[in-house]
Order: sequence, then structure tokens, then C-alpha cells
Amino acid sequence: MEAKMRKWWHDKVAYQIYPKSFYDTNGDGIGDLRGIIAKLDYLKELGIDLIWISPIYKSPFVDQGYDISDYYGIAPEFGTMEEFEELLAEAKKRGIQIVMDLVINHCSDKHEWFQKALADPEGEYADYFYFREGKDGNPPGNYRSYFGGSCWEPVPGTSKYYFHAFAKEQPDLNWENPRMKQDLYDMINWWLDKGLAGFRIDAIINIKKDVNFPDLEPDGPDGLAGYHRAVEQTNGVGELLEELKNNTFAKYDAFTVGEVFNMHEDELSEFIGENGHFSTIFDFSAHCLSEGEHGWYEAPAIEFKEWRRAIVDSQLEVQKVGFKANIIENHDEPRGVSRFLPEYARNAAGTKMLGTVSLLLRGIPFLYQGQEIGMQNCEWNNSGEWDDISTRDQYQTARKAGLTEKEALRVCADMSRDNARTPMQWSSEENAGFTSGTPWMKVNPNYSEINVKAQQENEDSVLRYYQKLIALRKSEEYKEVFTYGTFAPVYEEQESVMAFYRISEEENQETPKKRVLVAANFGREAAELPLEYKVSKVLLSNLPENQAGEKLILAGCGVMVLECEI
Ligand code: TEU
Ligand code: CA
Repeated sequence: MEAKMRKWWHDKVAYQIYPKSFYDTNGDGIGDLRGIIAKLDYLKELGIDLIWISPIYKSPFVDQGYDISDYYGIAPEFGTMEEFEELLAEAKKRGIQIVMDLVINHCSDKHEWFQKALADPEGEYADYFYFREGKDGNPPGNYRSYFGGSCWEPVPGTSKYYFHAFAKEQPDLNWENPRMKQDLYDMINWWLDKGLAGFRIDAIINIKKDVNFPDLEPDGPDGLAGYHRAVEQTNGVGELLEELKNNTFAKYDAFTVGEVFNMHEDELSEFIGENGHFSTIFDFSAHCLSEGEHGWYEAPAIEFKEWRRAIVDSQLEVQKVGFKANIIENHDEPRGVSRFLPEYARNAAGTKMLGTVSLLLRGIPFLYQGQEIGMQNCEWNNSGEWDDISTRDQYQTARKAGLTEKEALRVCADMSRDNARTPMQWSSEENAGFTSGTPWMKVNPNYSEINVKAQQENEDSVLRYYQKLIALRKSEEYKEVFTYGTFAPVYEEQESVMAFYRISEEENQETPKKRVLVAANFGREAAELPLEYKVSKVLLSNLPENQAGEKLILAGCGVMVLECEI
């Protein structure tokens, strides 16, 4: 690793805030910037270095802020620009940096550019988007948007249509237009000048289009073909990404984490190599295991061994070129405890085990709000409880495919993005202490059991454990091995064990060579394993029954982090 350049962000631990559901300070039921400021000490104590905030720009909130109507303005629901600047300054005092969400594949249909385009469909701003003539009164092409229905929406009063990969209220921006690109670069630099650490970059692979939009073989009863299939077949996104980087991020040494699905696998080093398009991209390899062919109703359950294989393969591949950002969950995914752990492990021990494995992988850990207290999927009683545009579409898709109401409810309850969007559980007080008003979204009824306050008062809690885990990862003594150490899987022949070594390579005075074993038993029964190396120190253990002596004994849902002789 010494040969490769070290970057300032390599050893950081990040935390994603979904602002609408984090903490409300003015009683309107919506989390706000003051709420984030109020919880900075909490995040500091947890050990967080970087905060990624989901979009806080002005927005009609059709897709909860991922539809931006003004890139230069803070949504009044969240606060003001002065409050944002205060947040930056207060975070900085605590050694915490802020990463904003950058949504530049599309904007809102209420954005000035789109409004101007509608007003003059032959004019300059129409070319900020993809306006195309229909074909014989039909849309220009047959792609299905990510949120259901055609990617093409009529431009009122014309025979034209505009393209949207997501909702019709999220028109895609035309990345073939140099003026549009320059406007985005200016906006990005304007934010970076405020002192941001960087950006999480939304849905970015979608910016490169085959502008002929050739029809594809339909893949569903609606006669449409999923737009992601077109993305997979398109080449040339790299040129756009390099240009974007060189005009913006590179000038500031900013940290960037791309949300990239459907990348051509052989392009990994171009994306995250030493001079990659991004600092890092999220590792979704485990999450993709539950992708259903035609929707959530076909989503397969995740088997432990498949999950382990996906993570191990990804780690081995990625370490050859760079770092990925490791997540258990985010605002688009169900809660990891409910998804990746078998039912018997959905408790404090299992939650700590899953957290240990994820945070000690090689890469940049991103925690999602509530993960550190082990928040779980919500109970959903009827489809009316969902706010999320994608969940509502998936529910309809499931019904159209013949599932009963009850079956469709079950499927979407397991996969809904709203599982991650219920308010943060701060205490056992009303509304989980999230708001004194009426929360914008249902509070998970389990808040009386799972909440920050109760866990702060319990030394054995998931929260206290996460604090220790992050402190270990960042400690002077082990930072080197957990940041740069090689990942090497072990005990792969064991049915229910996920285990790996982290081995620091270089040997010098400051950073002596180390070998750390992380071993987790996802089984219900205890597991006994022979030790390959003598254990010199127990760094972490989640259950008193775990033992590391001649042999390694892991209780059911047991995890240990052990320094071994080299
Ligand atoms: O997500 C992009 C993306 O591909 C998701 O739509 C994903 O396929 C989906 O969540 C699965 O249900 C990003 C944001 O993270 C997401 O919240 C936005 O809705 C989307 O972009 C559009 O901006
Ligand atoms: Ca509020």
C-alpha cells in the first residue's frame, strides 16, 4: 500500500442523515437543520468524522428531496442557509465534515430550467432536457422508468415528450449540452467554496444516454423494457465523469462517493482507482442479492452463504484497485438487521455481530441513522401507511402480477424504502422523542424498546458497542490495519461463520505489522474453530460465552475481534 498515495478520507467513518426523519426542533413533525446541530455532540461521541446529509435543497418532495427545484436554496422545511452555515461551523468545531447529496441526473419539474423549457419547447432550455418527437402519437421509445410507467411524458401542447428515468416530476438533464453542464459545475463549485468535504453523487451512471434511445426487447406485461437495461448497454459515461471531476471536485481535493448501479464490472479501476472518477462508490453487492427480476414481488430471500460470498468476492476484487464505501443500509433499503440476519439473530447480539463485520471490512464505513441502535423494519398494516413513491409503484406492480392485497403488503413491507425513513428513535417518550408535534411519517412502534436514551444508560447496549467498535477502528494502534490492511477470508468451509483477517503489510517503526481476526458466528448454536495463529489480545467480543484460548469458541450470534501473533 505504501506505493499508493494516501488520501485524507481513507480512514474516515461516515454517517448518513435522512434529515426529514432525524430530529425535529420546531414541532412541525419534520426533522430540520437545527435538529442536526442539536445532535452533533451525539455523533461526535459515536466517533463520526463525516456526515452525509440526504438532499436539503428546495424541493416539492415528490421523491423526498431527490427532486430539486433550486440547487442554491435550502428547503424551508429544513431551515435557512444561515442555519446550514452554522451547521458547517459547528460540525467543524467538533472535527466533523459535511458531505452533501448531489442530484444531477435530473432535477424537479418545478425547477426554473424545466419551467422555461415547457414555456418554450423550441428554446434554449428545452435542450437542458431530452425533448423528442413522439412516434405516431406514441412515446419516442419503450423504456420503463425506475418508478414505473414509461420514461417518456408528453410535453403539454406539443407532439413532443420529455425523458425521465425516475418519476415524471424528475426530468433528466441533458449531459450532451455544454451550457447545462457548465451551470452544474458552477453550482457544485459554489457549494464547495462554502467548505463542504464533498458530495455523495446520486444515480450518476444514468447521465450517459444513447441519445437515439433505441427500443429494447420488452421485459414485462406492460410492453416496456427497464431503463437499467439501456444503461447497461451504454458506453462513455467515463468521459462525462472525468470532465465533471476535473471541473469541480479535483480542484478542492473533495471526497466523492458515487451511487453507482449497473457499472461495467471491468471499469472498477476507472471509477475508484488512484485517479478514479470518484474517491469511492458504495458497495451494494449484498443488497443486489434481493433484486427481483420484475420487481420486489420476485425478490429472493438472502441466504447467509450467498451474502458471505458476495461480500468476500467484492472485498477481494476491490482491494486490488481502491476502496468502496461499505453500508448495511441506507434511505433506499430496508433495515439490515431485518434483512441480513436470520430471525433468531435479530437481537442485540446479532446486531452487534452484523455491525462488527461491516465496520471492520476494508473500505469506508457509512452508518445510516438508527443503525447504531439497531433499528429494524417497521410493521406496516396497510398500503396507505407508505409515503414512498417507489413502494407505492412496487405495490401496484405486485398486485398486477396477481398477488393478493395481503401478499403484496407482505412483499412491500419487507422491501419498502420507508423502513429506513421512519423517525429516528431518540427516547421512549411520545413519538420516540423525534418531535413534539405530529411526525410526518409513522414512528416504528418498537421505539419503547429500541431508542438512544435507553441505550446510553446501558453499558451493554448496541449503541455503546458501536462506540467501542468505531473507537477501535480509529485508534492510533489499530487504525493502520483497519484502514489499509489486506482483507483475507478464512473458515469459509464453515456453514455459518463469516470471518476474515485484516493484515497490515508494511513493517516499519510507526506502523508495525499486525494481523487481526474478525470472526462471526451467524448460526444459532455455538461454533468451535481451530485457531491458525496464537491470540495475543481480545479487542472486542459481543458475548461473555465467546472464548479465544486453544480454540476459538463463538456462541450463537457471537463475534470476536482478535489480535493474532504475526
Ligand atoms: O437512487 C437511485 C436508484 O437507483 C434507486 O432508485 C434504487 O433503484 C431504488 O431506491 C430501489 O427502490 C437514488 C436515491 O438514493 C433515491 O432515493 C432516489 O429516489 C433516486 O436516486 C432518484 O433520485
Ligand atoms: Ca421541523
